Amino acid sequence: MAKFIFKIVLIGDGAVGKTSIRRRYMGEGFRTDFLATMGADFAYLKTNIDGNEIEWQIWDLAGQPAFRNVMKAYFKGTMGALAVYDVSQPDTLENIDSWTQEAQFHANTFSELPIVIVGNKIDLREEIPNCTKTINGFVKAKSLNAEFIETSAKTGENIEDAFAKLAHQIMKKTNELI
Ligand code: G3D
Ligand code: MG
Repeated sequence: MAKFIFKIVLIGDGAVGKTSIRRRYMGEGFRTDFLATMGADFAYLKTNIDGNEIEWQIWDLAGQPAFRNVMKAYFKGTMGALAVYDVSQPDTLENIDSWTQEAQFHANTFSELPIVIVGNKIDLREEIPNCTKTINGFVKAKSLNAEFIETSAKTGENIEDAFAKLAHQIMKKTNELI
């Protein structure tokens, strides 16, 4: 069994569900530290994906960081990102471009950072008429050479798969570099 440590970041606009996704994935038995200087939560969790032991170190920004040096510290050494938008708020999908650019710019681990674009809150599709279509998320992901998945942190749908997709992408990238 191989062991990996994956430092990843959650990016995306406020209120899209980043913290909810992390909490849903981690369950109750996780540890977090709030790093006030960065306005970020640091959490870690050991999981098993395809027979590999993966220790996730997940960084979750509390708000919009005011200073670029804070962003730099936040992204330092990151190996991948979940770039989250809210399917019921189409603007948040548009902002995925600038979030992924920011992550690519600050993270210097890989030439191209593994990114999974996550369209969250799909449970709202029934009740909210102007939700973004799945195809729009696919097109955005394709244009950024990222993977794509839709989730609900509320029902738990596809939450595990979102992290598994990112793990696979990071492992693939790591193998290419060895
Ligand atoms: P953020 O960390 O990206 O800022 P949060 O977002 O995880 O704090 O979530 C913001 C709000 O969206 C929360 O509502 C949360 O419960 C809700 N939310 C997160 N994910 C989902 C989802 O998949 N479906 C639905 N319906 N709501 C979701 P409150 O009311 O607590 O502010
Ligand atoms: Mg949050």
